[in-house]
Amino acid sequence: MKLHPLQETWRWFGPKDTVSLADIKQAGAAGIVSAMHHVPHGQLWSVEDIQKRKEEIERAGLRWSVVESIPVHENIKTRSGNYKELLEVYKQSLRNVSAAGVKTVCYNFMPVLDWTRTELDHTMPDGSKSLWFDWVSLALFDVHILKRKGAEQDYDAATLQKAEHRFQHAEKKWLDILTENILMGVPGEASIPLEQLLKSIEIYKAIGGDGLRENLAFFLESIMDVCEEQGIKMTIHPDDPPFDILGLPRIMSNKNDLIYILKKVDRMPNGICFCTGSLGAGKDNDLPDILKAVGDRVYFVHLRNVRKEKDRSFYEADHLDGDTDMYEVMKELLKIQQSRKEPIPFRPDHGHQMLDDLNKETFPGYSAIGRLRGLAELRGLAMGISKSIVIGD
Ligand code: DNO
Repeated sequence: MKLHPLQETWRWFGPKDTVSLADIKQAGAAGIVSAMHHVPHGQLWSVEDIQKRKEEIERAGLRWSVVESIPVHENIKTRSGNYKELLEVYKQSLRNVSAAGVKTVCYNFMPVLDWTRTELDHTMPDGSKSLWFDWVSLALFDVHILKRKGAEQDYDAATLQKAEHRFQHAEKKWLDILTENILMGVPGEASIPLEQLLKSIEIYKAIGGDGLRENLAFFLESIMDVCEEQGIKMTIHPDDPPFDILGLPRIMSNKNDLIYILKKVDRMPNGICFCTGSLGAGKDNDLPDILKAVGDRVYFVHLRNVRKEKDRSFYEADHLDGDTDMYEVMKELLKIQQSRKEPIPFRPDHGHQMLDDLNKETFPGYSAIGRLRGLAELRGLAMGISKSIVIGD
């Protein structure tokens, strides 16, 4: 039996990306994942802007297959201020991307910060550079730099002690870089100032995990009609890392969280971006098992791997290395694909900065060669499985 392949895609940050569309073409990915990073959160994505991006992609012989992301404004996440107006804007942006033929949209519902890392250029034994999340460094930031009220309660004594020691011995430059890394959002988008983060932490404390879950359901219920009418699939990106940090609630971190929201808003366009790197950093997350449980609503996939340490620290490993069994994940994905009419888009997520890219300016995690290695490995894995396994056995 010949299996239907997944769709290979590649994230492109737009004209400011240091990896060009011509480079992507050579990597062999046909689909592009892109967004209007220059448009401030909450503002309308205009038809003209979208059309321009689409044409640029198509001129390079590629196709814009996924929008990642139309960011959800903080006022929608907290359901405050002008959130009703912002929901209308969001719906119109959805109509506009749909008019350009892009029908898969990624978003996240992480409070204030998007993905969080403490180190963006950790040298690996092979000389390449990787992204790290270090629990002690996070504690150091939380307790000694952010000085969040009650922060100490979130760490055990050993972590606090190590954080204190590291803080006493650190150079100012290192502390500044740590702060910058944690406050950084998506490449090309604005970072949040420290004071703003403290204010937001207070706001989310009042909302709590349950409140945030309700706000997410409200957001989804508000946009589902438009999605159905336009044939759009929404895909929520899991929390990265998948646990509460800095006192901020995280509600998309494990199997139960994903199942909860799929059931709560039980409509076809309410789907998941299955990010193996994000979910993979959760201590008890069994990725193939989660995929089996929510697979019918997985409309977009990020594939990468992490290696966890004893505390909550982890680093980004090579795509087929790390704690997640990528063979099992790929096998399950190919199985899910067989019942779909359209190929499920996946992208090689992140990659080490390696070879020639070590001498270049690259967006953290989004170097050309590291991702190319990831894509090539994943492509081979998928082909190997397809040719040797009859899905359904
Ligand atoms: C990090 C990315 C995330 C992702 C957003 C989706 O590399 O996977 O920033 O794009 O969370 O909304």
